Amino acid sequence: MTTVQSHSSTQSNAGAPRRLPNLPPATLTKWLRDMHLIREFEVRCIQSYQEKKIGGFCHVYIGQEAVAVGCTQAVTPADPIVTAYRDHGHALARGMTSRACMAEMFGKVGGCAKGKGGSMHMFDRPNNLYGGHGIVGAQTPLGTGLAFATKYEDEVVNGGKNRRVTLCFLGDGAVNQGAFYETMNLAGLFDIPVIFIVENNGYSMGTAINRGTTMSHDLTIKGRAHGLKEATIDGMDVLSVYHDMHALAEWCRENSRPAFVDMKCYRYKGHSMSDPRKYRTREEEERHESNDPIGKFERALLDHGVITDATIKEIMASCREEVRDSIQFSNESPEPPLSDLYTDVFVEPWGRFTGSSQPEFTGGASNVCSFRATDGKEGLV
Ligand SMILES: Cc1ncc(C[n+]2csc(CCOP(=O)(O)OP(=O)(O)O)c2C)c(N)n1
Ligand SMILES: [Mg+2]
Repeated sequence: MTTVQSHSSTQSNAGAPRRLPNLPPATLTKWLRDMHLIREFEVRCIQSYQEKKIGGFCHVYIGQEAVAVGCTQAVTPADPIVTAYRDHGHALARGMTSRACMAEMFGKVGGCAKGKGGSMHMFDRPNNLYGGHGIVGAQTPLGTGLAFATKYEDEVVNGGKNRRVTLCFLGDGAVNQGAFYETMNLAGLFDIPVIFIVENNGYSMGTAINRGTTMSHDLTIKGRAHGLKEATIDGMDVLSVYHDMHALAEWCRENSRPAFVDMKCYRYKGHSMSDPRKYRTREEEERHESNDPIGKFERALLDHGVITDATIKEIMASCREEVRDSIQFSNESPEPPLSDLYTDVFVEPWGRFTGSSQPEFTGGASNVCSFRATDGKEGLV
């Protein structure tokens, strides 16, 4: 399998202007705004968590913005996306509103999952984002299932014209989950157009990758073992991410084949809000922070005259305002009512249960109580 090379102009020629993709300036400026929006959103999430407005777990995406923005821009909005729990960045990059995302963080009804999912379960059906999953690696069979569904639907219904590709994001820690290997095997065997994007930020909670993962110097070897096309991409550079992911996605689309990406990146903050980061040094953090994806992209756009310093100021001010508004919206949005506790739990596409062998955990046939399904139909609980 050939490795898709990193964008050559990103690797060398220090000091020379970076080559930009042949896209309208407004598009590139929007990418910059998307990255700023994610960072501002995450900074305000940290603050809101400290103010106890956000509860439970909270994993911020600061430092990895180029991955979500570059990858989502490299495919079409119809291509499905599924990810793990560090998911706010993917949701915003995919087009979820700041209000829906922040209200979900706050556990309020204005959230994308009516406040019942929280930080780890951003879900946005209209934008083809299928979560937000808290079990490490659990999204990998789901991503492959989504890709299989698009392939099946396309080949059976659309005569093979749609050719969607699914992006399945996972962390470097998830690479060691058994389900992932079964999934890669099946994807390779069935020619499933799914791209596993390993957001390799070097740590699985507090465990450095080389302490918990074999062949950590080159994770693509694991994809190669299952016949997946492989790529190693600089995830701290949105131009590289876009360039390489676009080429890879088009290849997967064209050939209906899976791929594996070792997306090298770094998370600036701890694993979650309760992580004091004692397992790494401040020097290491500063080294990565000096390679900041937002600053680097700003410099490239300034060098090419796409933006000015004034544009950056405007972008930052508008992101601050958008996130401030989302917090106000979330403060004012009501909590889900107790009467909604059992709604949206099970979907009953076949209507009310009429059989005789109702599973015991639902209370047994003699103890049937009904709940309101999302479509307003009666169901069982
Ligand atoms: C099956 C399973 N085992 C353990 C956990 C606890 N856990 C939550 S996050 C995490 C580390 C995952 O790290 P990585 O995949 O590298 O993602 P990152 O946090 O770096 O984005 C672990 C072990 C879990 N959620 N699910
Ligand atoms: Mg990790």
